Amino acid sequence: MTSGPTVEAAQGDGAGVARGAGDAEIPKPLFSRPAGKILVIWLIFTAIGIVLALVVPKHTFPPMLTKEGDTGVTTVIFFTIMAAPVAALVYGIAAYSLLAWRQRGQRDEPPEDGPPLRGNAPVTIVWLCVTSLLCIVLLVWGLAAMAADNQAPPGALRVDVTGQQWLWTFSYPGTGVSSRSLVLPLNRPVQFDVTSNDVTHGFWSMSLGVQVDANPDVVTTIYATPNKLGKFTVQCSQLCGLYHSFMYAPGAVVRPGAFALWLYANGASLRAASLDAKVKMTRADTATGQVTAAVGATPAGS
Ligand SMILES: [Cu+2]
Repeated sequence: MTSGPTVEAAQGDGAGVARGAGDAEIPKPLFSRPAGKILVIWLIFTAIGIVLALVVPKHTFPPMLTKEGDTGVTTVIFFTIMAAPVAALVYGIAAYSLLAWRQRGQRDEPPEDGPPLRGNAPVTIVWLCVTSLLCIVLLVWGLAAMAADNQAPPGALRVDVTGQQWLWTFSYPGTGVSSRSLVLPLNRPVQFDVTSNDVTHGFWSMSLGVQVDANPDVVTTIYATPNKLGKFTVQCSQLCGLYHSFMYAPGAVVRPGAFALWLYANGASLRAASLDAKVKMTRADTATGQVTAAVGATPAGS
């Protein structure tokens, strides 16, 4: 019973404002039909977002050395492109509102508000459908990429990764090699078995496209397949104590022959080094020592 008069009173006030809009005291909206201008701003902002999505990752990310790293960059670019029109609409309306509907000049009274929005079914339906579709596409993309990255590849090289305050140790089972550097052969899948000796660390290499927690008493497995030669860095991604920021290790993707030489130079037998690198290496091949020098790798404890 009480709501009827209140609504009428509110509508009466609204009508009063509308009639008063022609009065000299109340400013008219600068643009009576802003949709076209917002559309133009939206298109420009969308184009800027897409250009940024295509340019920024290439100039800010380190070179990706694995299939998984490539997938990560593609995912960032794709997600940003999909998000660009939505962000552009929000920022476009905000920018237009700030410029077109700002208060001009000195005034004692604040300007009257525009007529209230009571709902717009077509806009609501389009907004819900478009955003739902975008979310579904991104979800499917993300799940597919994650599933592909988490599949155990056949013939993977196993590397045991151990974090501790505040360094990394990389062991190559079956070879007796344990190193402070992570050296990987080109074009061979790698299975990282990651754990920690003390607190929670994070095994993270952006160039390898891997990041997983290193938890004490738990072995977490992650895979990567190096597909380019190059150097990279392994860092700790969990704030793990006083010298967390110094907890990084050098790494390199090298040719299989160079990998075999590196294993041998770091203590593996000729047979184990050849087997693990899947190459045929003779004792004469081991005389060069060039791999250790090129990588700058040192065995653990040296
Ligand atoms: Cu750490």
